[in-house]
Amino acid sequence: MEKTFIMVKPDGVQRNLVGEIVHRFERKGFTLAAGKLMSIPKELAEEHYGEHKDKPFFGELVSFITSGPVFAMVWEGEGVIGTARKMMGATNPAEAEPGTIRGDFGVQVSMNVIHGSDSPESANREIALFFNESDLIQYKKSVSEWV
Ligand code: DAT
Ligand code: MG
Repeated sequence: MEKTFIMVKPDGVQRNLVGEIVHRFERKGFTLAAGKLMSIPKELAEEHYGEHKDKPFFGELVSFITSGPVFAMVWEGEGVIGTARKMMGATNPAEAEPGTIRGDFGVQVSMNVIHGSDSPESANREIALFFNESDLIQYKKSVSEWV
């Protein structure tokens, strides 16, 4: 089953949005495979955001994501990578539609509450950066036949 890496960023943790965000993914019908509160070491932040290393905002991005704890998760379900991106909304909260996580809770692009993988390749890469294979719990929810 498809999996994606989702992370509540330091601003989301500070603003008590972990429960709200977990709730949205649960209500949607996706299944939590792993989750942990953690501080991101600088080296992991630079690796995670490696695709942006030449962007002018890279330094600010790395210092923000390491500025406080994050809540890292793996969510599972049919089409979860693309659907999670829709649930998150546009990168810039000013452009994100109301009803999306960034549209409802974010103001500025540098503090946009949530990260989610943007492709199957980045999902695999990011899950492996943050979790061991043995952290991913496989189970069936009895409600799954209704979702
Ligand atoms: P996304 O998080 O929607 O996948 P991205 O991968 O293009 O967006 O960028 C990663 C993060 O970098 C993004 O969540 C916030 C930050 N960022 C992107 N563009 C930025 C900009 N122009 N100024 C400051 N931060 C930016
Ligand atoms: Mg991205």
